[in-house]
Amino acid sequence: YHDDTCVSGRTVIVHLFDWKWTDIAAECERFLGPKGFCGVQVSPPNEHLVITSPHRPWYERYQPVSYKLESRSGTRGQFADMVKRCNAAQVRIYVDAVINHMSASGHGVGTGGSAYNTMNMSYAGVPYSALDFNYNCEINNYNDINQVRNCKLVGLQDLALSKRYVREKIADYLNDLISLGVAGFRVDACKHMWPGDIEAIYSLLQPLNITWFGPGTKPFVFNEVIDKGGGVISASEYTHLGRVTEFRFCDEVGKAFRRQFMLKNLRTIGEAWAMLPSDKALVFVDNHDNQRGHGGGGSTILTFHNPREYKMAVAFMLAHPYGFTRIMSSHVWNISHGQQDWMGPPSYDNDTTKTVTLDNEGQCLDGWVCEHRWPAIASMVKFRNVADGQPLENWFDNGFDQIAFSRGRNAFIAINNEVVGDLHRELPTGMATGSYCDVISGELVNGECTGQAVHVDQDGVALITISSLSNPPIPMTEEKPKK
Ligand code: LM2
Ligand code: CA
Repeated sequence: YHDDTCVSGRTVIVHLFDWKWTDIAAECERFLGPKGFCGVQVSPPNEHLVITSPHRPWYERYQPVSYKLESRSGTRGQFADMVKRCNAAQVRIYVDAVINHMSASGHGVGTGGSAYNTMNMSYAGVPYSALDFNYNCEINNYNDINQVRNCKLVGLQDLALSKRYVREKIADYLNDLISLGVAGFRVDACKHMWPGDIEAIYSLLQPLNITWFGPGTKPFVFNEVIDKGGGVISASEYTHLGRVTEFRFCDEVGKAFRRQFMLKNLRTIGEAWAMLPSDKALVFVDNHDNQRGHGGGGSTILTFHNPREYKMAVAFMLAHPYGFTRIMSSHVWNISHGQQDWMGPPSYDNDTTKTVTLDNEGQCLDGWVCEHRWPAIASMVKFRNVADGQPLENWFDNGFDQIAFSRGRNAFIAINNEVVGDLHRELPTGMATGSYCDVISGELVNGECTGQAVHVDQDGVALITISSLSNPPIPMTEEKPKK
């Protein structure tokens, strides 16, 4: 479950939070494929609750009603078509799998028309009955391991994953997705499931579809475990089951770019900071939960609301060798942090999700933020691809908030996060002699840089200039011979 299943040379995935399947298919073809993305994390594709109070919150998708592929993002047919088109565009699909629980209170029908009734714990579309759930207790003490794993998380009916029938129903769901061509899973709420139960479910999985993957290929799995140290359940209990989310990374990178500690310290971020081993960690600057104060959120998390710091933080993450990286692509909510944290995706009057539209510059409109299309972020995806496997070298810092480093001889980045204080220095870049384009301030067009050009001399040294006022973009350089 550790092999990322990316098409070779691709290293970054993007979470297209709440996007419709038809839009994701188009995005694979027109942007993600050409720009070198490995894949997309998609929102839960299974049937879910329809919540009307508050009105259609994003989180209704974390309340499953069945494993039919009928959701707010579209139909089974649309999902299957997306997976095919994305695979054809060299872009993989990773499904957000909600398998710890079903919905919370009430009764009615889900987005696929299946009946559910939480009074007698029946979910006709699976089917599950009261026999398939754990004891009717609530999690209120996170120091009690049994409670965290066997009781209800915020009132959500907790599945009895020790039961063979339940394991098989979940495996059937995941195998259905595998047969359609998905490449792996982001598994929700793993802290609330026993590692042994998860292992038993994964052991029932088929290899990936041979139309797109080699025979016997296992799905790539990243298990979501919120562990910032000090709790009774640790992320390392899950590393034999695939990669595991590293939430300490969000906090530390957020603090650094908010100037709560100096950037120069970031050089060693990773294992040396008690984080997971690099080849076991899934890292990100923010996710759909912590960007709005849910699931491990807090005032240190950087989001699109702080675009300057956010771009630097994402660029740093993509340039630094630690972990497997995921980029967030959000939808806006109206008011500042902490309020309207429940807002669903941009929607038409009939509550269907809006189609993603683009302006002349290729930036998104209508409440879709599309951080992954911001030039500073998109170009760093290519940087990570060319830097893959190369060591961090040629480190520079000014003792404070200016840093620079290379990835072997393939790529070089400089970041200036000083409040006042331009970076203007000759720095070793590790790069071969020649002229290069800074891919943050521009790109290579017809043999010329539309942004800053950087000249590397015969000793590998270049004069690097970044004003502390630059916003956007954050100038920096990457391998890209000007010719
Ligand atoms: C996750 N990871 O472990 C997801 O990333 C996260 O988004 C999910 O919570 C959570 N686990 C369960 O899958 C979200 C959201 C919650 C929301 C739940 C269920 O962060 O706020 O809870 O989905 O939709 C909501 C209400 C909560 C209520 C609950 C049940 O906010 O107050 O609890 O529904 O009605 C009584
Ligand atoms: Ca559980």
